[in-house]
Amino acid sequence: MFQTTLSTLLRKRRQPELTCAQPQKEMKFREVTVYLVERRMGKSRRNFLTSLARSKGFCVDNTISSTVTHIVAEDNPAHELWPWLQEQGITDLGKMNVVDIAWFTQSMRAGRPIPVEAQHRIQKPSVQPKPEAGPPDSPWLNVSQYACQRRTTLNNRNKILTDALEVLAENYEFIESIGPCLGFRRAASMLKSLPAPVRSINDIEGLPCLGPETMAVIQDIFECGSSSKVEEVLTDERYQTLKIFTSVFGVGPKTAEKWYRRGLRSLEQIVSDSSIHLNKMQIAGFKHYEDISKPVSKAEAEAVRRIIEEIAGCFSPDVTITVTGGFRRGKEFGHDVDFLLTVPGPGKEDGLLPAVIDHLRSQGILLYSDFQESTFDLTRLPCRRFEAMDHFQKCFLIVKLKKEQVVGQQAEQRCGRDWKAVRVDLVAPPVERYAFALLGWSGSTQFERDLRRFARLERNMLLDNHALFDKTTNTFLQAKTEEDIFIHLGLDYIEPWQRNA
Ligand code: DCT
Ligand code: MG
Repeated sequence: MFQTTLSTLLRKRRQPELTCAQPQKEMKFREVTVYLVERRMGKSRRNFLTSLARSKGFCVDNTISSTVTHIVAEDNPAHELWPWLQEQGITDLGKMNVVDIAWFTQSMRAGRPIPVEAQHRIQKPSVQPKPEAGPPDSPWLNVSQYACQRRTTLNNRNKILTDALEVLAENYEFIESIGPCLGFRRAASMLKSLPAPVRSINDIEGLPCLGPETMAVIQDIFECGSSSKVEEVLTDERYQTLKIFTSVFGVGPKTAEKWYRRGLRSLEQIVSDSSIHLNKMQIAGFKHYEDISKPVSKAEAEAVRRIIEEIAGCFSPDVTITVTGGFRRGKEFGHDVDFLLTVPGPGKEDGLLPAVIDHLRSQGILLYSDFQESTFDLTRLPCRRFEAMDHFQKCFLIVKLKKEQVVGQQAEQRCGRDWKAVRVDLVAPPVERYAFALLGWSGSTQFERDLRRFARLERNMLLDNHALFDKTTNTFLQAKTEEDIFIHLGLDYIEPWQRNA
């Protein structure tokens, strides 16, 4: 059903005579005349969108005249667009709606011009106040509200602030209060991207993602050295207990809360309470708690990669193994090691992970495995559930890593037991889904959330770990590389090490 591919879309785009020259058919909405700004949008995309709008009965003018009611721009920041518009000598500019492409794509989806709302408008920038007339400008202009339009390395210059905000986010996560949780996570994520430490509240005035609650916390930290709200959470018994319980593999906020409400306060109490039923994952989580609650180092991750590579190579010599997750983003430590395994050729990955698991078991190094068969079905895409897990063949493992296999492991670290239990996730998508799976599994979680939110709100597209779907044209957009996906989304490419949002 969705067989139209990018090549079809590109063919349309490459033939302006099919699009631009397409005459206005029936005009359904006489009260609206659209002008599409070619600047930054590009000629071919403009032609394509013109054609699309006309086919839906919209009037689109190729020149700006006083009959235009809606000026639509894409990727044009206000401070660039407005001077350009003013140079065009438009007489009635003040009466026109100057809107972002989101208004256009939402109107296309609705099949009619939707009312212009505040978030659609590209506001004329106010004249900058003279330095003595007001607070100094923020040193960070044009910080996007979306993590996928920011470059966030591991060099976080605002750790004091982001740690505090993340405590509050986590606390809200524990009580499943999603709105405030995401609010604090977004704020922390935005601050992580700033190229210098925030010195005062004036520095961050006007930056996105900072709601009044966040500002109050930051103000407290600047004025008193810490936030009373954060201190309160950190010393709260409930928070402390849920933090310990959720540190166990297989224990989420719901289970942790249930145990807390039963009066349980420590891991010892949980394991010694015979009335508590633990599932298989939690049993393994408790059994290997000492090891898997410790961070996994890069050297350990590399040792795991060599083991998996050798085993997967027995299944097929063509298999490729890519490190994803935090290690791909350059982290020195992680809570697990994530890998993507692919084999060229349709369906060639079938049976790959069960074979790897069998091999690990026969080598005596498999401590736990939870294998999930693929439920991937292209005809059931796109998935509209935002936080849902993907449908690829995958497994969550705990493997025994011999200390001697870890390069650079110091002798004193090797005393006692000669192995360490390590959490490993393996995912084996069909090769033609590789780019989407790689982008999705590289994280960070906040970066992924914002990529999807950006796609949906700014581009009228749906992105998940399987595919990118353009709702305006009802087509899947094909991608071989992560770069292809960024191009489809009209985003500058962000390197994995810049995705630590
Ligand atoms: N991910 C996803 N869908 C999920 C869970 C995770 O797309 N339901 C992505 C986001 C990050 C990536 O997979 C790996 O997940 P984690 O290992 O949890 O995150 P990480 O960034 O690798 O963190 P850590 O370094 O602690 O392992
Ligand atoms: Mg990880």
